Amino acid sequence: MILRARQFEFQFPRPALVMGIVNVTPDSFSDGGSFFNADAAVAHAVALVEQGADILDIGGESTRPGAAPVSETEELRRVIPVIEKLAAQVSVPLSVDTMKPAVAHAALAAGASIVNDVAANREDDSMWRVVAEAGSGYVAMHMQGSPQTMQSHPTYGDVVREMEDFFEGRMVRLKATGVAPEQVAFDVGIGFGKTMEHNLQLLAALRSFTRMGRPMLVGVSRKSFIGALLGAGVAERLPASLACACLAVEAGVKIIRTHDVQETVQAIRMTEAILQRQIK
Ligand code: 8Y4
Repeated sequence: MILRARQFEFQFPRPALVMGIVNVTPDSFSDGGSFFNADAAVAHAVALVEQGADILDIGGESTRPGAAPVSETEELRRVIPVIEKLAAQVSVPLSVDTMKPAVAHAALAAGASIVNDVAANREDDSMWRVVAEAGSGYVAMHMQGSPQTMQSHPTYGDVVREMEDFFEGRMVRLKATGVAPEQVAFDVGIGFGKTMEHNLQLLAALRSFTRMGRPMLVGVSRKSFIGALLGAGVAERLPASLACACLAVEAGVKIIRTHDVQETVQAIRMTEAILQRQIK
């Protein structure tokens, strides 16, 4: 299994990849806006690479439940300078976390290699045309509804079955738009239109999504379902985030998206060292 993202190629099996989160938003829940400044965001991103990040995910629009949308102009103003500066300073692939095709296009022109699309449940193919043209990587994340509406009343028949149908349907649409399967990773979208119970059921079923034959990405870092289970505030969610990351890797997940790169690298390296010694 291979994941292609422009000049980058990840051939699996290989150690799981750690994607470090770089928020360029003033209302970021965990960064308190301190990385809104482009130079500060770049410094934070460089530190994440030094901690062992394999990919950096740069986002200028908060996708927290209920967060206000950001204009295209504002999102471009936030992320493009950071991507330009990082492309000149680090050798890891840069991912742009955006729902807007124009932002994805500009980010790819500025040096990004992956489009992280939390709105892959879209009808229009314009985002996929951007991905096809650039030959970039593409993360197709599942979300029920939109960031504004997703947590109002998430409802599923069988959340695991719906996820499989979603991934299959996206791959059909992506191929029809000229995106090669090798460019695509799937993501169940923990917290995006899901109750705590849905999130736990999806994490329990991760192994089944490896049947799609594409790498899977999971993002659990500091998310509110952890707070809901444990009564832990955002600053107290690292141990549970690491537990989820390790179990995800054991289930075959290839990319872990996290705020806490050094800790996640240590936890999953240990997990993989043990898994390698299991008699298969
Ligand atoms: C507390 C902590 C409350 C975190 C909410 C949040 C994912 C993602 C995000 C993910 C992919 C977030 C951009 C949401 N999560 N992209 N992005 N997968 N591919 N919320 O799971 O961290 S941001």
